[in-house]
Amino acid sequence: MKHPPEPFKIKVVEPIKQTTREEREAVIRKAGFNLFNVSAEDIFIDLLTDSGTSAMSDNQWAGIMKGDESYAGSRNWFHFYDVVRDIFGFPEIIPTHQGRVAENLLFSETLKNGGIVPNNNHFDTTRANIECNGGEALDLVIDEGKDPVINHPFKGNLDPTKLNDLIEKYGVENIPLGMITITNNSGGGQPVAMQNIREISEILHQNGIPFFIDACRFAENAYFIKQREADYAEKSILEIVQEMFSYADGCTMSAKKDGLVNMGGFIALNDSDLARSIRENLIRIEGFPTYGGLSGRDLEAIARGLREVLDEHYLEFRIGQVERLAEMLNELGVPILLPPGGHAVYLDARRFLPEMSQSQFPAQALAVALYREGGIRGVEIGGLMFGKTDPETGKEIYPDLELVRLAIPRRVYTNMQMHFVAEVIDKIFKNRDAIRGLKIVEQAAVLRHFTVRLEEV
Ligand code: P70
Repeated sequence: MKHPPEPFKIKVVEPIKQTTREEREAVIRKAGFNLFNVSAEDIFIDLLTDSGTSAMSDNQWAGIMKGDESYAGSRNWFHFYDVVRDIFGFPEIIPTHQGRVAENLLFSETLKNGGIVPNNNHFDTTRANIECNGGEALDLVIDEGKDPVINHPFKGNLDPTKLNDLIEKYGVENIPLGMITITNNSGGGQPVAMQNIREISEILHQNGIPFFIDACRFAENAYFIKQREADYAEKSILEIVQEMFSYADGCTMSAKKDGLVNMGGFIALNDSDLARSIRENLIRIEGFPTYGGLSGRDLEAIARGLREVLDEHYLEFRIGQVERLAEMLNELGVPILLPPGGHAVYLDARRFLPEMSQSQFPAQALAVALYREGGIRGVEIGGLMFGKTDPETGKEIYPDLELVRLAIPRRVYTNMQMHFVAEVIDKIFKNRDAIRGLKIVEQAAVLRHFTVRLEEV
């Protein structure tokens, strides 16, 4: 079956509020046309992020009751350790309360003398943690990965030629580590092939450069490998995952994604000296090494979530649900990024609103229209998030793409709700001439999209 039904039944439900158009109109104006300022209570379908928004299973909730909140050596820590060790293979495991702390701990140790860190595409927090630790974050995704509609099975691949050129240009002494993000979130949630992970690992290791994986969506990436890469169709998801990480020296993980939990993360690695220094900082900023900023019950929920996410029926439904939404929109003629990635569908606002100038924030205008029409919240990934003012000319510099990301939380929304989302978008698309552009009335110097206030032009 191409798009299988939900492989679970619902035991607990949380009502969501249906608002009227008038109520939504008042809410969005009060929020300064910024969806980060809207209370979750006023949202009908929340597709802001797939991070920390998963529904836990009855098995995970049962694990929560088995939480052992001892400061040191909690039994949940040992369970967590065994599961992470088995799946990812690294002997040194350091729990953190979310992914960006894992990044900060890794880069504060490895970038003591600065240096360049290549990646397919750095996620924003990864880039920020590299830069604030004195390093430089460079994106080397294959050119196909930057094309919004080209069909390629692994648009998240890191370009080996670009990596070789980079090493030649800057020298190994200036590249303290290399990374790959699976799936490639900033590139549209696109997967990375096993063959590419192997090749990148070989290039880095031949040059004596350690290789780390940003593992957030590792199970979704493994499912794509099973579907699309020769030689992996008969392998289990666990076997594929174990092979992916066997090529790396370590990983950073936000368990808020494929850990199927609401909070948590870790670093796992081979190098025991590096692990020792990281633990010293961990104790200073997060907590004792057997809990690292998490409760015992959180560690238990992650341990159980990491096992559940490897279930092929779950992944088949998960990837299928995202793909089905993309197909519905594509059939309706709505411009989206193709092929869809693992965790989100991206609306292409420049093709959706071709008449609107980038100076009027078309992706944000579209995100506002989605809320107005159906109480749906997506996130703008365009001029508001990535645009900046040129310090020399004072002119605005805009990114290539104006996107609205509809990230699908795991196990939270039914296919019927996804149909509703497609219908709302269809209605807006047919009526797109009515969408008005926006202008900034108030903004912060950094990360302005979180707090910006806008009005309609
Ligand atoms: C998302 C969230 C988090 C993330 C990630 C990758 C590949 C590290 C992290 C950090 C962030 C977000 C964006 C917009 C709205 C809400 C939230 N990604 N690496 O949705 O992990 O959050 O645990 O510190 O995707 O993509 P953490």
